[in-house]
Amino acid sequence: MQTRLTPEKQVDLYYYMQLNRQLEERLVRLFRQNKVVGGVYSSLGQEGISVGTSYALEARDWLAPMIRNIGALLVKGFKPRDIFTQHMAKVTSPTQGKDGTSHFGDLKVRHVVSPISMLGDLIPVMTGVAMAGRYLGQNIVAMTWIGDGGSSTGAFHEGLNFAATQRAPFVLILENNQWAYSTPVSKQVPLRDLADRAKAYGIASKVVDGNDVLAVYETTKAAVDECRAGRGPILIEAKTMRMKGHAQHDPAEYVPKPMFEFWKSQDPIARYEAYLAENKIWDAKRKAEVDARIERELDEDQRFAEGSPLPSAELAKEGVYCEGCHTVEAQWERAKKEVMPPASCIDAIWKINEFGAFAAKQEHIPRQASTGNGMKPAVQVPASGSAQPVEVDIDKQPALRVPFGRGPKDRAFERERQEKQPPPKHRHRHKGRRR
Ligand SMILES: Cc1ncc(C[n+]2csc(CCOP(=O)(O)OP(=O)(O)O)c2C)c(N)n1
Ligand SMILES: [Mg+2]
Repeated sequence: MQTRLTPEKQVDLYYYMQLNRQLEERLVRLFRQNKVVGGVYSSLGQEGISVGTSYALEARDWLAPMIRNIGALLVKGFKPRDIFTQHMAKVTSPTQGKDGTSHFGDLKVRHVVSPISMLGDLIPVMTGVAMAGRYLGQNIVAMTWIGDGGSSTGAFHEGLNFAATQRAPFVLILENNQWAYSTPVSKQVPLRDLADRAKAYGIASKVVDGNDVLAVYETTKAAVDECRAGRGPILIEAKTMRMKGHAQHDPAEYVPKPMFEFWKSQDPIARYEAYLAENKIWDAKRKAEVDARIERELDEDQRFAEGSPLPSAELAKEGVYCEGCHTVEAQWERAKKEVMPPASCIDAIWKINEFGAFAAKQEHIPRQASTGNGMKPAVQVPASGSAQPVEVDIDKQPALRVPFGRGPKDRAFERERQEKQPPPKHRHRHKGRRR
């Protein structure tokens, strides 16, 4: 993979991925010691996505992380102690122990919006941030992440359509880790590439190997540059695998073992270590230095977090309602009168090509001829893509029936399946002999 990153920055990517992984391993141990308040949502195997995507942003840009994006928080400048104290609900945490996991942000310095939901609602919020930046005359890009499951929610579709119609400088990273809790992607959406969801909104999309941190970085950097030039939004699907259960309470017994084995061989950190060695970006001495730095920083911050007190009872009533503590002042880069009516609608600082010319744009979007996974779409499109779509009578299509679990409903499923099977061959042979 060709990269524009200096060798130093390439080592930086390793530092953040490994810091992310080691920090989470420590969180798991703290969870087992009952020192974590709430859950631990592992991003094992997905570190390359959090780190590679956020590394493509500049300090002025904005992001909103999800549960599996601790790596992005670290790249944006939060320290391991923030993550430790937050998970342990300590008074020294960014929310003073009032909230958990990655539910915290920093609007003033790091430009991080605290997550409000894991299932799509951050998309319209970050579209709004991107639009606000444009109104204020800032040349910023906004970013958030969504899971494969989250991409099937109404909020995802409403949000992405809104971003598309507004041509918002917004990059959406779809982390396809194959599972939404216990539901595999194949049982929730008849698409091979979830990036194809972008076609419905007339925006560009890319698919990237989420376990190749350099590919993730380069793809995201190109998307960020496009958005900054006024050609957003862009959807990037990063293909990866959730290597643990949904959270610590979930042993993920529903995941086939060979699937874990395959993806283990694709581990993003092991692959990147090999790349750095093969390309002589580092040697054993440099790696040992970086690993030692990570351990030192984590030791110090874990000690700090474990030694911090829980919040006092009195604190519960403070900071619940804003009493001037959250004043967010707009950073006007233009004279106010330019951007307020009546002048605001006359001279926009950003000219966006084809804004509002949606009809012309749609003609260039190729139709999807097949869903790729053997399931028929409700509307079949001829392979040439030129003729009119052929309507299919949905009522005549066999209903998709999936087993529920180990209970009585599942036994009914097995019975139905056996009833539907053609009679076994030996019966025909028997019939023949009788004749
Ligand atoms: C309305 C609602 N239902 C359920 C949940 C619990 N929940 C949070 S994330 C999640 C699964 C999301 O799967 P996916 O989008 O694929 O993300 P992943 O966990 O794989 O990163 C569920 C069920 C929730 N937070 N809100
Ligand atoms: Mg998922």
